[in-house]
Amino acid sequence: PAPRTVLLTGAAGGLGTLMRSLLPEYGYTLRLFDVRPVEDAPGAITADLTDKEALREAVRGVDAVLHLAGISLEAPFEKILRSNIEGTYNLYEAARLEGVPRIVFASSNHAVGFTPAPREGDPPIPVDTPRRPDTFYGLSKSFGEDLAQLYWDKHGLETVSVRIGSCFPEPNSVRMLSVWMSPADGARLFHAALTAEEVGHTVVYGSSANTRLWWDLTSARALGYEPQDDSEPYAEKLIAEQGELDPDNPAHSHLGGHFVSDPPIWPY
Ligand code: NAI
Ligand code: 15L
Repeated sequence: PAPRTVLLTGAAGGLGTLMRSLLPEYGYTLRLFDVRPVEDAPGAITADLTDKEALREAVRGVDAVLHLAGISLEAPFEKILRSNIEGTYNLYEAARLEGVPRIVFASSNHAVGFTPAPREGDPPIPVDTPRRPDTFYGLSKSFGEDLAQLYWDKHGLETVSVRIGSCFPEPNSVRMLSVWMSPADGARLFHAALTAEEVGHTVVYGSSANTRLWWDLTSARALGYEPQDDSEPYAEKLIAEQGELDPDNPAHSHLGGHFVSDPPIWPY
């Protein structure tokens, strides 16, 4: 049966806020979880991913988890270890103990960020390209994907790992023209990942059907995802403002963009 009640971790964040408004249209009842209070949501659970008891309670009775919580930029290893590595492990353990059948995991393009961006005429990057994290942050997403594989192989807990590109209302850089996922396509993809049958552990890239797309959406489409958006209408303005990507600049020439050379740092 299709999942109805979904635990949304990271509900106070940027993507969590977008999904709180978009996913109910697909018929979900969302239970919200974040270490920060969630605005206008009195029933939200305010707890840290390090709190195993809170996680056990939070996942009890849900049909699936959409796991967005975590540090979403680069940070000292110890912080990444706590929130993203141990935190994701704690969530998987809680889900296993409570019999939750599926997790949709917000992985990131930064798990493969050091992969050279394809040049014109090159094939798109496949999902089975070797992982090449560009930061400790990307390394934690690589860990999450392996954790998901382990929990599928050993415990039959299913995951779709979504290597999200950039999910914001509009693309704001030339690189984003290649990796942008519109919020509406994000909701379509998460819905497909929550409802597709027999996913085992499936890895997909998360983006719209961009004209300048860098990677292969075949595994995402196989879930039933049909992207409707394309960043191309933003191209002319962004290129006029910022110039074309320079293939000799390392911050332009890898999937992870400036994360390879000058990553944005998590502020707290
Ligand atoms: P965000 O930083 O706006 O939201 C993350 C949320 O997780 C925050 O509300 C924060 O309070 C919460 N959080 C952090 N550590 C926590 C902990 N220890 N316990 C409980 N909650 C904790 O990030 P955003 O953009 O909403 O991203 C959501 C997820 O998607 C993240 O896992 C991020 O790595 C991933 N992602 C997002 C992309 C995007 O374009 N927005 C691209 C690739 C991946
Ligand atoms: C990510 O993984 C970050 O969480 C998000 O804030 C963006 O920076 C995105 O990648 C990106 O690559 O643009």
